[in-house]
Amino acid sequence: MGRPTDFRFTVTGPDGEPVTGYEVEHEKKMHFIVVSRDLASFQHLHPEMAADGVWSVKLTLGADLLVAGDYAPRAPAGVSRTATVDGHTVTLSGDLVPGRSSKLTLQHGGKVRTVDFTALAGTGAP
Ligand SMILES: [Cu+2]
Repeated sequence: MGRPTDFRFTVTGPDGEPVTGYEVEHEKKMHFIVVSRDLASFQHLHPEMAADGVWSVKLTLGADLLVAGDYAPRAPAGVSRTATVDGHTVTLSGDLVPGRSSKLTLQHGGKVRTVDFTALAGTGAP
């Protein structure tokens, strides 16, 4: 993991200007979810917005998020693809392929849901 960073972003409206008006949902104006590329961890954060529409939050990014180029991180050994919360077991199958649309399947009880992801690759971030 990297060091904590002051991460800032804006949401741009159709007019090209930062959006400053937000509804409060679940007690916050912004729920910011950061998922690691290997899906092994995620952060749920609540950024603060300045009057000009710039959101900021202290964020600790994994190294892979800032490295430009094509690469395909491998999930660390021992990552479980099954999680049980309050007696509900969810199983994830499929893999994200950088640069391509990838299908992940979530299985919950008897239900199977397939989600289409377009994984990011070589974006030259930030
Ligand atoms: Cu939240």
